[in-house]
Amino acid sequence: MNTPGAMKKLDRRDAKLVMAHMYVVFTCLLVGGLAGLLQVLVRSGKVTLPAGIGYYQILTVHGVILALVVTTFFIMGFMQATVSFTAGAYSNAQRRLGWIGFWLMLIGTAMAAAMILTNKASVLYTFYAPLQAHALYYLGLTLVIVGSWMGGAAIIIGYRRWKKANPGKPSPLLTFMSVVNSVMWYVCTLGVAVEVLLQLLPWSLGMVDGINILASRTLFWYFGHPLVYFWLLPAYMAWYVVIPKVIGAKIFSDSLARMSFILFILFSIPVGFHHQLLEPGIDPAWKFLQVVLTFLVVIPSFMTAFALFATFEKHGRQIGAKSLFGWLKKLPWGDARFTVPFIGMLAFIPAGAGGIVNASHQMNQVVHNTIWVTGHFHLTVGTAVLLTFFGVSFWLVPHLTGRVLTKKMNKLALVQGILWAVGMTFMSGAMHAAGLLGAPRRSAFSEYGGAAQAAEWIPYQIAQAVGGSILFISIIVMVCIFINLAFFAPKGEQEFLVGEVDADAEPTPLVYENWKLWLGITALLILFAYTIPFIDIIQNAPAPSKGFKLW
Ligand code: HAS
Repeated sequence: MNTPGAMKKLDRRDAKLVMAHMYVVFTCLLVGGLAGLLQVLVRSGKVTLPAGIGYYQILTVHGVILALVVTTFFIMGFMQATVSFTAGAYSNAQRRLGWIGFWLMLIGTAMAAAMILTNKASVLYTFYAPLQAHALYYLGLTLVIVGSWMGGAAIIIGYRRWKKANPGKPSPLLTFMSVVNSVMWYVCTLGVAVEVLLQLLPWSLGMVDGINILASRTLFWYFGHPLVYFWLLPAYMAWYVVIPKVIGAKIFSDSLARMSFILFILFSIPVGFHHQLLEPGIDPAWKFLQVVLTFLVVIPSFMTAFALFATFEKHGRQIGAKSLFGWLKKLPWGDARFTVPFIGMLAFIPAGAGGIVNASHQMNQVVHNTIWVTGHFHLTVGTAVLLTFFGVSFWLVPHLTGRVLTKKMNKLALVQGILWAVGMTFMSGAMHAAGLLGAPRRSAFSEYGGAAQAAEWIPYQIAQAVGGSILFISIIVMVCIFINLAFFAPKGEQEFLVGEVDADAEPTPLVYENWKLWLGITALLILFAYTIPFIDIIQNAPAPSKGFKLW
């Protein structure tokens, strides 16, 4: 309950729910980071894993824990915080859904982790067939997704309640953005649910002899590309709405932000083939169509870059910046809540350029399945997104625990961000370079084919190990900051940071909340991009597939 005049706070019960997510995030960050460190050391050829631990086992721990668990828990926690704060405290039903979702995700994580740690699920985070895992691994990941659906339902209920109470008004921007991300998540997770429930689980339980591999990969990537935008959009929420508040600026345009989010719903899903450009069995014409759609999904990111530059420049000039880039000097470089996410934004420029290379049909042949791709996603999710999440936690966690980020911790947070930038420059830079020389991804040093070729990659592998070690130090620093903010920082008041829209911005049209329209177009685009190729994949499945040819 907030008293008039006092700083507005997140409902205490909702804060507890969000904090529960944060404990999981930072515990898993440490485990996943350690697995990452072991991996770069093994790849350098200088270290052998003890006790018969396999390379693919730690690679699976690393990918599942960091790419699937840390992200999903942070995103569900952050989005629920923004909805409770901007659309009103959760009702008991919403809170119950939030908690059920949290526990389902946690039980699912524990099940999947147990299977990976006992080496019964060394199938990597993409769990491609014909690699087969224990059924409990698939069930565990299913629970993580079902749990996130519960959290998504709480978000949508909050949104609907706000709309009912405020007819004819655009919803609060952060709530709208959380709803968009949840809607996208519902639509895309249907693909992986079908893959797991109809293919992988029956196969893992021995109910069918084999499965249609191409269908399973296609269902996975129908989900897999929007998955990366499920990670990205919460970072964009912070870039559009939180960062202006941190630097004392206004949000450049509410409408532009909403439009870019809507474009992600439309274009993020019918593009999964750009992960399968080198796979036989899909007609090149359909691949070409999805490449074109991939170039369309780049547009909302360009819009975001434009809005950010506009925010920074306009604000800088308002407070006295003169020259072309004078506004850069006016940014609050000493504030980790700005600088750490800003490093993420900077990294997203080469990261996005790399994505465009990946998506370019012919160039994909050079980089596909090389460690270039690993370099790409360490810049995107591993830097742009993760550093933004860290930047958010520097104010969100103290807000939730009723503490403050001290000057000392702020300095440490800046050190953490800089360490990350240095470590990632080494690691991801070397990954991109080695990838261009043909170094494969997902391979331990001992598994490389020609020794001469491997020798050519060694300097890059050492650079990756150096970078990876620096990144691990940065993770330790981050976990220390979290522990401080959660338990030891001085008590005090930290504002929940939500920016206001610029008075010059055009009013927001209500069409952005015409869900029938956007979901209708989304369904049409998905049907257009997938129906015929999927029928082909099913009809032309090779033996031993039979019947419906999913098996
Ligand atoms: Fe990607 C593979 C294409 C974005 C993650 N991607 C992956 C994989 C992951 C991943 C995890 O087309 C590996 C999957 C696996 O395991 O196999 N990706 C793209 C494209 C984009 C893109 C076109 N990816 C992301 C994001 C990710 C992510 C975001 C995670 C969050 N990606 C691909 C393709 C593959 C792929 C192929 C398959 C490769 C293969 O062969 O296997 C685009 O969305 C990128 C658009 C981004 C931009 C940048 C905009 C810049 C901004 C920052 C502005 C900065 C400011 C500050 C304002 C156009 C918004 C500046 C201030 C100054 C002072 C300068």
